Amino acid sequence: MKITEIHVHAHELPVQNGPYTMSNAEIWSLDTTIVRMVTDTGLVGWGETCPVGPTYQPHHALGARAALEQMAPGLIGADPTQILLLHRRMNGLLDGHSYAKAAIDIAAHDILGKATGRRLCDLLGGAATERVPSYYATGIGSPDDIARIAAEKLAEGYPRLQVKIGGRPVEIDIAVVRKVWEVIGTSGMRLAVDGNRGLTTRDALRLSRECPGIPFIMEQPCNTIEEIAAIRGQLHHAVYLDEAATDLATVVRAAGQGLCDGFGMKVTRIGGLFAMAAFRDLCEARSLPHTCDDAWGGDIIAAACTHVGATVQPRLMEGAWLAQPYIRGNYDPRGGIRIADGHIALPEGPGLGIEPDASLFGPPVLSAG
Ligand code: 0XW
Ligand code: MG
Repeated sequence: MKITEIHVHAHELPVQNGPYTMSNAEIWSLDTTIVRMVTDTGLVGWGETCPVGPTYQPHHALGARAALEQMAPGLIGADPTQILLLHRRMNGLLDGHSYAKAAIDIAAHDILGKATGRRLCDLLGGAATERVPSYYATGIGSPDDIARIAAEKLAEGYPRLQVKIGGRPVEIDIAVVRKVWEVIGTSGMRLAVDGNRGLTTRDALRLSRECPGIPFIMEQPCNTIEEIAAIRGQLHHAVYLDEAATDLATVVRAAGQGLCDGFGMKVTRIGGLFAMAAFRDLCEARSLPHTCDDAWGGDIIAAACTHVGATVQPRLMEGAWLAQPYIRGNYDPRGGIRIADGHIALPEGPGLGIEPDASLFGPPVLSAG
């Protein structure tokens, strides 16, 4: 099989009830990049990459499209079902930019699934569950507001909550965590507290010291691995890396040197489903829990996260976060990915298992082939 055409679309995803807030960003609308890959067999695959604004991590929408423009002509003629070789070909065309390569990787997996009649989760090793646990992520808010959201999400059936903190006096963050725990403490709902790189080591230490009896995990409290490593021994809480886990080499270092207790992992950051499966296996080898999610994205990203999430050993699965609660509508009006009772049903069809309505995306912003 050969890739004959690659089309790249830019698509706007407004944030419902926005903005979405993190310690370093306030986001009203997302600029997502969609890849439509056509083959000589007539099979078409869909990919997507959607940085959550330009300050969450170095990824940004225009960067994704520039990288795709650089690579696309050189990918015409490649076999999309030989995904390892496809990655080597992309690496021969452009260094780095894994989050852009991820869109090609996802489209190639979609084609491989459609060509073999298999769901992606089956190609990625097999589904451990048909109902993938999700988690809800709040924005930055007051103790009362975040506690109210916690109660709502607990009632909706989410098994896990991620509370955003940082970018303000740590006393408020401590008050938020305590108030949330008053609501969910006896419920079994798990809690993650995500600083999105925004805390100093001083404030991360204070948060942990002042909440010793609340068993949250601290997700990417500080900017660098070095800052986190410096305070790790003094924390009362497990620490996960998210933004700092930029690639497989870093994951190997962090896991090998015991620099963290788990990861918040993004399919596009690590470079797509091929690398995500390797990441999953490294984590399983060291019993490290992790999420299977992405920074943002519509049904294509949601399906990719759900399929790989289904393959994770259940005791290590921290959940697949989806942007769906913040997005109006679905790319696939019939089989779109949805969260119900805090869980995501695996799509049934081959490949990603969704059929995006191509008319939503308008004319391509660039094409090759
Ligand atoms: C909660 N998320 C998965 C969505 C936002 O993009 C941030 C991210 C995170 O955990 O950092
Ligand atoms: Mg995070």
